[in-house]
Order: sequence, then C-alpha cells, then structure tokens
Amino acid sequence: MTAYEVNFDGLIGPTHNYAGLSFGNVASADNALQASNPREAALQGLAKMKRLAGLGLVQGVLPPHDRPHLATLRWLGFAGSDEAVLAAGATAEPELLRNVMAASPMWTANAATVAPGADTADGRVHFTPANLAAMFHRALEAETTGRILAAIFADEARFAHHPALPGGSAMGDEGAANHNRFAAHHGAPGVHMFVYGRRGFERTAPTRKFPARQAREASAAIARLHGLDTAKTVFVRQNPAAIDAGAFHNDVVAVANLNVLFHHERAFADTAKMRAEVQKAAGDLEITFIEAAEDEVPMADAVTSYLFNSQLVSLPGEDGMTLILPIEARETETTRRYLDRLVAEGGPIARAEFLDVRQSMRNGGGPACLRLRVVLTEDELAAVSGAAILDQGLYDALTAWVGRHYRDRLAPDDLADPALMRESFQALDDLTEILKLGSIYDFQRD
Ligand code: SUG
Repeated sequence: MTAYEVNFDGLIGPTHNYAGLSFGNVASADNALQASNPREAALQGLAKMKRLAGLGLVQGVLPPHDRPHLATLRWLGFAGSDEAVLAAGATAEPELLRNVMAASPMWTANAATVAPGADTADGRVHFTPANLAAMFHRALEAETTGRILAAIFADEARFAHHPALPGGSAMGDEGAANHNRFAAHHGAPGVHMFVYGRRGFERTAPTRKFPARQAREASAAIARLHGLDTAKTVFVRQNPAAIDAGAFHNDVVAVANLNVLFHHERAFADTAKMRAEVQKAAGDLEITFIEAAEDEVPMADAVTSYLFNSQLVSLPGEDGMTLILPIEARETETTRRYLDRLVAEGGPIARAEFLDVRQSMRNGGGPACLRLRVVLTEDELAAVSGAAILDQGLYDALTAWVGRHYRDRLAPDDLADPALMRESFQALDDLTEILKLGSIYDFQRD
C-alpha cells in the first residue's frame, strides 16, 4: 500500500526566547538570556516546511502551545485575573516565569512517539505524547500535545491515542527524538529502534555531567502500548559519553531512513551489538550503517554543527537519499569536508541540502528536532482533520499570520509583559481558525 512519511513540523510560537532552560543542551546554555527574534524564527520554520514540500514530500504543521502557561501558574498557587497571575508569578519566581514562557513545543520530535498502522497489533496508527519529565518547561507540554494530536488525528477507526506515561523520571520519555524505524518502504512493516540513556529505576547515574533523559522502561511501555512485534523491536543504549558531550537526545548523533542508519562512531554504548540486533530484527532487509568516525568528525563538532540532526529522506522519483541539514553543518570545517566526501562516494546518501533554522538552533533545535515523523497510508492521510497539511494557500496564510502577530525582538525582561501574553493568545486564537482545529487551548475552553 502507498504510504507517506509525513513530517509534522512545530510552528514556532510567539514567545520563542533564549532562557537557558535545558541543562545538558550546549546551545541552550551558551545562548542563555540573549535576545531572540520570534518572527524570524517562525518564518525560518515556515520556509523549511515550504522547502520540504517543494521537494515533493508531504508536510504537516502542528500549532504552538499557549504561553505563558497560566494553568501551571494557577496550579502553583498564583490567583486572580490572567494579568494578576502573570505579574505575581513573575515577581515571586522569575525562573518559573521563564519556564512557563518557553516555546519549546516547536521541537515536535519530542512531542510524541508514533507507530504506523503497518506495525501495530490493531492496524491503527498509535500516538503517545512524551511526558518530557526531565525538564520542567518541557513537562508542561504533554497535555496540550495530546489534545492537538487527538484533534488532528481524530478518526478513531484509524488513529489510537494513549496518555503520556505516568510518574517522573523513572518513566522519562522524550518521544520520537530517541526512536527510529527501518523498513523496505514506508508502507512496509518496520523495525523499531528505541534508544535510551538510562534504566528508569537504576540507583546510579550512567552519565557524569549531564542528565540522561530517556528511560528504557518508558520505551518498553510505548512498544507494548503500541502493540509492536517484540521480534521487530530493539532497545539500544546511548553512549553516556555522547550525552555528556551534549547529545541530550539520540537524534543529535544519529538519524535513520528506510534501510539506512547514519550515526556518529560514539553515539551508542555498544555499536557492534546495536548493529547485530537491528540487523537480526530486520531479517532479509539489509541495513546499511553509515558511521562517521571521531577522527573525521569530532563529537564536539557533531554537537555544534548538528550534522546528524538532519532529515534523511527519500524524494519521489529519486533512488538516492537526501540529507536535509542545518547550514551550521556547511559552516563547520570538519562536517563540510565529511559531507563532500560522503556525497561524492556514491553510497545511499546522494545529496545534501542546507536550511537556515538558526533561531531554533540557538536553543539546540535543528531540522530533525523540528519535525515529528508520521507514516500514513493514502487513506489515513485523507482522514487527517483540520488544515494540518501544508500547501501554498496554508503557507501564505501562516506567513501573513506571523507578520500580523509576532514581535521581532524578545529580551528576557519582555517575558513578564502582559501585552505579550495578550498578543500571543490572540495570535493562537486566530491560528485555530486557520488550522480549523477547534478549541485546543485553555484560554479558549475556560
Ligand atoms: O529539550 N531546547 C530543547 C531542544 C530540543 C531539541 N530536540 C531534539 N533534539 N529532538 C530541549 O533541550 C531550550 C529552551 C530554552 O533554553 O529556552 C530547549 O528547551
């Protein structure tokens, strides 16, 4: 059956800012408290979506979340009108305010884990929003993400939704950023590789410097909930040294498409074991592992350039695969040279394309972070609700919408501005009309 890998990109929200919230994410820490440009960020994101659609891929859009997240401030005891809650929160807990203002739902690779219908016991596409328990600002996302996914994938005959996993870090789940799928073609049954940083209940930390966010137990629960075939599911440990070097998600050091895994030499704790297990699960489908050696691409350059945080895609009518990279991978000497060689070599990766998503990159979010892969058959694609699939009309409407509502500068002190809150809510209210999503935000439901 014909199936498409639809990339659902997160539309970058009006409060996009640099707050340095993510310990272990080098770019987020390095750019902390600089001024951001939300308008430029959102337009870069839209240009990325348009470019991919222009290459012949089916491109989806997921909306931003409501920020400030007033429900969290109220839950934590701040009371009164919206303005009063914001002012009291900003005065009493400035750090908390930065957390409830984060536009981090833009990185939809962390929104959920998705299993295509070809792989699930009941034949439906399964979704589990990530609990993102490792970081407070990200843990706020799961509920709204669940509502958005349920609104877009509403057809219960074709789509199944699970709640985010319970508890705290023992079930820490960061979604599709630590998940890859292999298949002969998108519609064929696939092999699932879940990559974890630690055991949920282990008493000692595997890393020395930075937190390991993904728990193996969380990945195992998702594989069970989604009804995946255990013979076609593998759990692979991340190299703790990679996490300590700034690879807080596996998609910073590895990316897969169909029968290819492109990864850094030091991405996994035991590369030989990973290869053997993936190949065994894949059976007759021969997997090609493209490994970049530390000597050629030092891990530090992989992390700053986001070489692997790219989208590896098969374009219609082309045999070779295309790697969609951030421009930083062309500007970094070692990765540029590596890419020139890789493409010239004549292997499965035939082409490299570069995108400017610098506003997101400064928070540690490259092209692959900005997208959630959802494999859909023709019939499932036709059942997607609202206006979530990008075409020229939607692109034009969204670009004009950004122009109407977004600021071109946000400094840390602006986050407490009540006018920013009102502008943002107004923008999102208008957006639900454009995307035909109904009432998904708290301020629309109260
Ligand atoms: O969770 N950055 C995100 C970046 C997520 C990237 N996603 C993937 N690798 N798939 C994070 O660390 C920074 C926000 C701030 O500091 O303001 C942030 O949340």
